[in-house]
Amino acid sequence: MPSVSSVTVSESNGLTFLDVSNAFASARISLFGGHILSFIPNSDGKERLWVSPHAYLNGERPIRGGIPVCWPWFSDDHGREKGALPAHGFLRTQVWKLINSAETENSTTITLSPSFTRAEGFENDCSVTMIIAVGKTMEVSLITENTGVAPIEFNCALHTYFHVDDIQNTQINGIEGQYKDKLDDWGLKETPHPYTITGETDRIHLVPVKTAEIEVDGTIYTEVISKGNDSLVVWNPWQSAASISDMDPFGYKHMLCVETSLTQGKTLAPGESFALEQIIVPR
Ligand code: TA6
Repeated sequence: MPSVSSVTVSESNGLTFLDVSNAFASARISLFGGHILSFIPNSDGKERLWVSPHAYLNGERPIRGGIPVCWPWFSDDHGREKGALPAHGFLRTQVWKLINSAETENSTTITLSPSFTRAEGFENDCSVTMIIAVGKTMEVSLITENTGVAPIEFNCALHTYFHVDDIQNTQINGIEGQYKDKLDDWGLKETPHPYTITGETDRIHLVPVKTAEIEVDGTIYTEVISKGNDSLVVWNPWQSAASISDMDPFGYKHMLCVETSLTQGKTLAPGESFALEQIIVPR
């Protein structure tokens, strides 16, 4: 159980939540999925993450919103038929363990690990650790270690749903180069400038953006810093949200996924570790 006063535990519908409250921010983490649900900096009291009002918070389905952990594959890129294995891998649908909690002068740090890292479609020996630092910023580090005797290849992503007041007054700054358009047979296209969202958007940007800014109504609202990524995914379902059962038809207006990701295949030698990091910086 947590060993620091800034972390409390609560249970609801069979799920366990860790609530962090310190001098800098508050946050909520579900042990189901190792899933960060909320990050509210004390500086402005504005929630930076979006969770669907229809999200399943009972362990039946991956939680729609917050920061889903995608591992050891992204989307349906598991080498089988679509639907044969769970989209975005099998970490976001299992209960994680609290490994450690600690406080520094600048943050509260939570360390979690999943219950298992081997499942159909990924029969390798790995350890996964996620370190979450809640302070003036939220730092999320997903660390994969190859504990086996053979090289492994994997992908992963921090599939963050950011809250925006109005998607139609939102733009993303800092993304350059080409992207693969999932909505157009993965065709290669150039990043638009200004980068606004005017319809269903589902893109894997191939330039590993290190700093992206979410600008709402002309004001930089949140900065997204990525480390270790080989790509950045941008998704908004727009009106196709109506066909997503755990999303309300107009939920798309208040969310924007900017996902720090490995989607091009990462190989780890035996004993090698790799960290994918996303830092959410309120502006
Ligand atoms: O990250 C974008 C994406 O791959 C979209 O294609 C969409 O499927 C989204 O993830 C949500 O996936 P989920 O399995 O959580 O419904």
